[in-house]
Amino acid sequence: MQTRVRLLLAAAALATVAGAATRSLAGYWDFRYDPEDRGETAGWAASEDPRGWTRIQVPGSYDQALRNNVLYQGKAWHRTWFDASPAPGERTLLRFDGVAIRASVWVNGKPAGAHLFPYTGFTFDVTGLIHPGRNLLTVLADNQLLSDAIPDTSCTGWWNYGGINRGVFLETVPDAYLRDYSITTRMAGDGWDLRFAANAINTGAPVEGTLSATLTDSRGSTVWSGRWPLKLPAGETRVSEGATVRGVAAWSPESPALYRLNLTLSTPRGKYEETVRSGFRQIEVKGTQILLNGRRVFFKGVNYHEMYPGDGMTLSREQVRRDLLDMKAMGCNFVRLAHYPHDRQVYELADELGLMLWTEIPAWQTRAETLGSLDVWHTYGAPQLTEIIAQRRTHPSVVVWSVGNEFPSDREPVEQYIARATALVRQLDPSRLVTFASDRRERDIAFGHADFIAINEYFGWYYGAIQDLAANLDLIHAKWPGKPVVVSEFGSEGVPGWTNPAPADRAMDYSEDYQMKLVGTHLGYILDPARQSYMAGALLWVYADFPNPKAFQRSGQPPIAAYMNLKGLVTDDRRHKRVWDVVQKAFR
Ligand code: ADA
Repeated sequence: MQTRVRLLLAAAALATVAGAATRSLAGYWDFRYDPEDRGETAGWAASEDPRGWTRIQVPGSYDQALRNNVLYQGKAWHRTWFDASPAPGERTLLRFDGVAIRASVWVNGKPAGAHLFPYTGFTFDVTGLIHPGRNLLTVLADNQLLSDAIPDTSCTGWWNYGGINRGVFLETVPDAYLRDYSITTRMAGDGWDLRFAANAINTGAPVEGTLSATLTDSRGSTVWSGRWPLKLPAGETRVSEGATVRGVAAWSPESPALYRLNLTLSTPRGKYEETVRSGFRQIEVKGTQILLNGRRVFFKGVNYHEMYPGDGMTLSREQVRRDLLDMKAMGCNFVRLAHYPHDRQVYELADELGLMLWTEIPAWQTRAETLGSLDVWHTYGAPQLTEIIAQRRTHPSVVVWSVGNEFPSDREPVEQYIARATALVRQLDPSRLVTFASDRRERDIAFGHADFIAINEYFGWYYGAIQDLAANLDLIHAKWPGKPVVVSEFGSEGVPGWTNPAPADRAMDYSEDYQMKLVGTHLGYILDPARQSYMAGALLWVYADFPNPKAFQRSGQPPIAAYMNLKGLVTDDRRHKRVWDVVQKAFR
């Protein structure tokens, strides 16, 4: 009887339901490691037995939250309970913003779905699995690196934080709703061409309806609106519309103007409404120059890992805001998100504060054998790139897609991966630039596929002398005279407080003085007016110190360097090192 009343009330409310009701499932969940891989056969997915479980904060990395198992690679179980009151004509969606590395999900002991990539989101329609009242949600995360996947077992550039690193949400939507938005803008005379698209998902019988769109500025005034009839067969329909709009301001780092596109899908059965925030912005390459909104731009920036001591990869919005404001204060207009798509809040804040972004698939030093495999491409390459782009392409801040970092791009199988990956990116999103970060410098054989050349160089740190960079930049320009060049990584370690009044030119010298000398000299070469015609960016490695598993295995280094990457311009807890001022002076 009670259930019946609830259903009737929910049905009565449906007429006024607009859009998704979203509920966060963040909180303390049950947790247990499963190093021997017993859970699946032992039925943990359906079990509510409290024995053997501890508590963990979600979102949060499991190795970070428990602090007793930081080298753990393997399976770990999470479970929680949520209340539901499903109503006819409504769908219940379970959305995860990121589970590392692979995830399997059960609702009330029944499989809801699985996902293979650590840093993109996924959504399961769990309408058929839930019941009124209390429901059990179980998530198995597995952060074991595999040899034939992206990332693969070579991926040791940052801590392998496993688990539910990002938010989990329950959404209630009508039976026809919208997903997967894209917005592209192009300058058109005194106005802008605006195109937007979305998937209309109709889970009920075929129906006719309307799609309406309203574009408003930051004061809420309507700039443009439109309305179109729609025929929705059962399943997914890609709808795409556009218009030329006038009197709007362009988005740029100096003036990050944002607009809201309100989309409403109405059918006789209900109404779904969503607001997507975006901006008018154009990025392109002309010869050896990168142009933003038709004017030459130079990427002044840092590489940024999503990490903070004690929080693993789960940063608060306030921390991200502080970090991005500190980068702006340093004179940055650009951030390379190393080496994976970050949480949605990073993109939202970059849109608001005015920072251009580079977003990368975590193909970090991936083996040539892995990248050369077509199985890997079809399972981990193409679908992961597709998710990355689908989930980030409404942000005006995103201007660069990267298909990887420091893989053997002087070898044919990798060159072929880069050819496939850049072609797919251009097909999915022709409105942005595509590249990869190469450590092969003049030996690279794949730069032809990139819109601009991006080199990671460590002259004066891992090899050569500080001064060797100058000749190397000239050599690269001589070999590829038609392309802009961005130095996508450079830097040296600096232990906070360590001094060396007379550092040499070629040393693994951990003093802040050496770090200042290397960074200052390299910035001088990159910004030299003699190279102005083709240099298009300088991206420091790295914004903040962070725990580094590679260093963890090295010996013969200062104790603090034994487990940290100390190339930060600020410490892990965000205190400025002396090099911060060197960068600010150059960028300003
Ligand atoms: C590489 C890599 C970075 C970081 C850096 C370093 O070039 O791309 O992730 O590991 O070197 O500090 O050695």
